[in-house]
Amino acid sequence: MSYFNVESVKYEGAGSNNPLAFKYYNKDQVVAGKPMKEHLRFAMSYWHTLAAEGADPFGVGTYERPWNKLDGIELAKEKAKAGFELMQILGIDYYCFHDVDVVAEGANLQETLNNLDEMADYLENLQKETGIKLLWTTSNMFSHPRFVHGAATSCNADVFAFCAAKVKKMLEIAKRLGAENYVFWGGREGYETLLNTNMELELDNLARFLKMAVDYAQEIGFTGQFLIEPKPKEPTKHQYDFDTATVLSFLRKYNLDGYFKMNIEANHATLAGHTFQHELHTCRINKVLGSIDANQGDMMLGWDTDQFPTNIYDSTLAMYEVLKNGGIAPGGLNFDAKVRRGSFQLDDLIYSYIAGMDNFAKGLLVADKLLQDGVFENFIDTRYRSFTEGIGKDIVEGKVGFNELAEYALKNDEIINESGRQELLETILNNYIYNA
Ligand code: XUL
Ligand code: CO
Repeated sequence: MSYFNVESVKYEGAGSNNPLAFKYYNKDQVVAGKPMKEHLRFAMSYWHTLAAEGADPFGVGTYERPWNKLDGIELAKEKAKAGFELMQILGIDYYCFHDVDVVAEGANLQETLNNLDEMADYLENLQKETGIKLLWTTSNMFSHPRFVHGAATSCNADVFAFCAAKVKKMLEIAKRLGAENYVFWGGREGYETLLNTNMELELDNLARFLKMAVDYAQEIGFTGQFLIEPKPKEPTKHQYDFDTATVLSFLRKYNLDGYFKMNIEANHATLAGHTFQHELHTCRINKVLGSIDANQGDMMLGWDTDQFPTNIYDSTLAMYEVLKNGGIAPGGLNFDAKVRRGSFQLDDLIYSYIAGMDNFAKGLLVADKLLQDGVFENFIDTRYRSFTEGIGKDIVEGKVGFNELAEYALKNDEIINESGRQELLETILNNYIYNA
């Protein structure tokens, strides 16, 4: 059965008015030495696209999803079929899922694991038939009430063990389905109040859990990249994986750096009070940029709205960081984004993916042009030139200490600064966006 009455979405160019066509995403067009699709590595998120119903704290779901009238394994299989059909229509090569997105939990842990195995067979076949690949998979350790106090950071050791069983199974499935990455988003890994929390033990346990995952991956020969997805709050008030800097210091403390990179989500960056680019840039200069959850928040709202990304500034500066990083592979751009509750029709899924894909394709084109012309590079090089000669060079090369610097400063206390030219740079960026 076909769910979407659309054959395929094709590239028609910027002049097209066809809402079911790409205006910028031309997957085989070569940009900076490789086809757009290899730069962008778009992925569909299973949870928002196939499993979500559009409920909010004030009302039930609104999404029209014909497969939802089914149940159990039948529902699981129809959902998968609908997802693969949508990816084929859009020309999306990758997908991502949590264990519970593909099939609901069974009556007990054993039944849950068996259901997952059955669905892994099914997904394996769909992957073979379509050539679509698994960008990453993960385990949901936040929705069920058993995770009320956390997963690997729960006060209850039985919960820790339960989580180990789930991640063990999902690593086996990751290996089997050729997942290129495995993500840990610390859903309820955080706390509400220190009045009842042993933060030190919780963090030690989180590190123990991650080390066990690394060990088990090695044991079974899963070679995908491990990713941690920072988020500052929601669901808990204090999430342990607040932002990239926090995660890096955690990994370094427990000697886990070297095993994990970051999966940066735009809306998580802004919740942490950072820009999306700040988080990507922090990853890049620390060599831990692993993958991207492409979405955007609403600056009027203080929560994770997971909207489809349509902001051209964000996508341009994100792709600028990706290009400077030498690419995002084996990561990709996963649309961790959901349609608004009012956009409940099935075809809204197609329009929203087109919006996100075109926005990032245009961002890639602008970023490539900016880099070719060295717009910011040249400005920044000039701005910091005092560190390439004289006393600045001596500082960088470690040739001077406070004695030498004080001596220098005493002879040179007429300091001349230059403008940072922020507004000029912003208007240059605008012009590249208008014209690229
Ligand atoms: C939650 C979130 C998750 C992770 C995977 O905010 O982003 O969907 O991407 O667990
Ligand atoms: Co995410």
